[in-house]
Amino acid sequence: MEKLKNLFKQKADQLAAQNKDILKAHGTKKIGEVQLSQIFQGMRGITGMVYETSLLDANEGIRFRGFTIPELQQKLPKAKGGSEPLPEGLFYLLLTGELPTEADVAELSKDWAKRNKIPSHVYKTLDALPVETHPMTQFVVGVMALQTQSQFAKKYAEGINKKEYWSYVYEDSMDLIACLPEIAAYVYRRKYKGGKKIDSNPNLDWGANFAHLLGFEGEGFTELMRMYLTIHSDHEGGNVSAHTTHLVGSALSDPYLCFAAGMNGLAGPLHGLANQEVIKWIFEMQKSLGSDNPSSEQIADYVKKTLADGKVVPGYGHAVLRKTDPRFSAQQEFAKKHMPKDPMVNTVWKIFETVPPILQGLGKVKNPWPNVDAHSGALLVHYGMKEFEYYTVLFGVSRALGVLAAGIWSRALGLPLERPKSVTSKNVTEWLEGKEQIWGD
Ligand code: HAX
Repeated sequence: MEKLKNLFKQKADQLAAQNKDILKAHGTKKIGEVQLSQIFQGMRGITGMVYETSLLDANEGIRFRGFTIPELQQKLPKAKGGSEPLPEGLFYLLLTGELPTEADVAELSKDWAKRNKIPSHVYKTLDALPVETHPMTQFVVGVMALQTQSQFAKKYAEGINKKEYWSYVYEDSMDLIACLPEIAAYVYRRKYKGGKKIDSNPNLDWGANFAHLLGFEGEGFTELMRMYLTIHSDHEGGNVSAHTTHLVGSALSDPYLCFAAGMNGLAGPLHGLANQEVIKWIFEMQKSLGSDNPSSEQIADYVKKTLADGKVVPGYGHAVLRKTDPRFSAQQEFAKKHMPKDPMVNTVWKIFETVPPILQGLGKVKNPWPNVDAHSGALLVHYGMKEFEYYTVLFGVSRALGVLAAGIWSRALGLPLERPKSVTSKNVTEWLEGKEQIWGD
């Protein structure tokens, strides 16, 4: 896979030179201003980093290297007989900015299959955890145990030139992506299938092998995995998992360390864990109503009860998006094609009709529309994966493609340690009173 590495290096050298010139000519130009409300309210809307692989528009949704999800579903190579893009192709695009050929994708599949070598201590480490441990905790522990394989950490300890960082971060990222399906699937088989591990099939593509490792062999689930792993990969740089990975990487922590950190953020219920919360919430609603086919009125009452209990409606709202998430729409299209009569899917669609007007009526929710997590669980339930506590691990395997590609870019561009300024509320009060300003102009 030297071809991909060389292509990346060529692109990275060009962009690094271009950025150097831009900074020299325009480095003092202002890109925006910060309001007091933004520093108290999660830094929304503050442009504070560069992140090359994708860009989010509040109304249009995510673009991966300029391409929307429907465009990628057309343009990225697919498996023989399949109609969903192969995640390998998406990774190639995120890394190089170029659409891969079928041969490029086949080569990447083979490279990852070869790199999938997990030392026995990783399994022993996982086996030391109580089996009921949350799958995301197990997943992160597995990734941390694999950190012993980091080439970047080893080379850094030996002493390398900073110009070479990107090369070892590249190798680690490729190795880690290659191993993730096996670690993730081991967690699933261990927790839910009595520990019966399935061996990898090196002849399968990355997504198909993951489906196989989990123990789901049908073409429908395999196609779902290819789509799922593609659309969950990246959502520009400011979301919790991407930003955490980026931040920790800026300290030159190796890709295993920074990806594990990002996954701890993904495991939060306001971020990636929302995908388990959606199905948990629907199961609880079905149980409390005694029906797996609730009416719109029953759903509306249940939503109002959820809000009255001081809880959020999972799967709805977004910190940046202001319209229905195109990742929700892509999954809805998949469901229309493969399972239009499925009761859980139909409940998700009824919730989609019911929730937005109720959230709009609260007058404070900036985005009442569904996000990616509102739909994903129903597709998994359809194929028999009902263990909703596992869902965020699937998200995490996909997210690796985006955040690790972005991490390779960060080291190739020589981005420095990230260290924004913070203030105390007392500083702010004193500044408002006209006392000395303790931060720069
Ligand atoms: N249900 C109920 N209340 C909601 C809500 C929802 N789905 N979404 C927002 N609100 C509330 C907020 O809690 C906040 O209330 P308070 O002022 O009382 O604190 C108010 O509306 C304003 O919030 P906002 O500005 O619209 O939204 P934020 O940018 O602060 O938060 C969240 C964005 C995604 C965290 C939020 O919409 C939420 O909690 N959604 C439910 C959880 C969820 O689906 N998370 C997944 C998001 C996508 C993702 O990262 N996937 O991995």
